[in-house]
Amino acid sequence: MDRINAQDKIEIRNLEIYAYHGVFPEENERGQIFLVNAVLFTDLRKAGREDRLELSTHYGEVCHFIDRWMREHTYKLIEAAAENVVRQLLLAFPLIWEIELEIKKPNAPVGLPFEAVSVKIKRGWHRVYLSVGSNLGDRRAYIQGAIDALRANPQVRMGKISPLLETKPYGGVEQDDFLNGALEIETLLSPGELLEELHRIESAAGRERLVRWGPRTLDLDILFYDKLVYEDEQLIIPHIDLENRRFVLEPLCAIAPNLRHPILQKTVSGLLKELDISEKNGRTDR
Ligand code: PH2
Ligand code: MG
Ligand code: MG
Repeated sequence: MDRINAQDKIEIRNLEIYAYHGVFPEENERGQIFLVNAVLFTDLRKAGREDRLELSTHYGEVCHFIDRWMREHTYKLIEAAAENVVRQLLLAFPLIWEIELEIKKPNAPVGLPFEAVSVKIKRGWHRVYLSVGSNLGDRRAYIQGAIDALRANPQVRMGKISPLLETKPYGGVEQDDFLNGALEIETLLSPGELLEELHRIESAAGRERLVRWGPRTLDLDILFYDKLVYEDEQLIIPHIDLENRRFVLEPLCAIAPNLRHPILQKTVSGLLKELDISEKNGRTDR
């Protein structure tokens, strides 16, 4: 999904801060000047139309927030300073959906003449759809536990939650019926970090990986991550084969019928209709 007024931004240029970040002890002791550039991506339309500060983000507050965080923490790397400042800003100012942040060190101890060294990063909130399933023990409680665990993570904002559906096991392993659902979240976590977090939540629910596709107390899978198309050894996004899985499409259709699959270029409700048709034509394995 594209954002409206996606290019709107508030810019802060060369905010000057005296702080103590650095690899060398004398940098941590004596301190030096840092210059911060911040680009805050946020829809300015409503604030502009109504001329009301509450509808926007107060750049003065953002400047003081950056200044305080930079002075009250000490990192070896400006990479770490940037990563932490951006995360804290995104958590503290909810109207901002993406930030580009540059931290410059004009007096870094290099021993050669230069204007400044700097790092620049862009971070933001990502919209993600998850599928959740259980077919062992108190299935509803395990799924509720997963929702609570995600809610407890500050780097996750819970969105829509589908009704839970009773589903037959898919994939040929003889086992009990599943309870399945779909969740919408916004997160600051990267795909790999989110996968780790999901594995932690599964383990806390007593998940054991015994049989591939076998019975489980809790299964949490990433279905979509923005419009990202990605694969590595651990992770394939969008989730592989979701177009053939009623237990994924049906709950997902309840919360995001118009969401478009970035490779197949079809909506979730369209994929579900196609699955209905192929099942009517006798493909009972699905
Ligand atoms: N998960 C699987 C394999 N088969 N079948 C149903 N009905 N629900 C599931 O969540 C499920 C499955 C592998 O993750
Ligand atoms: Mg799964
Ligand atoms: Mg899984």
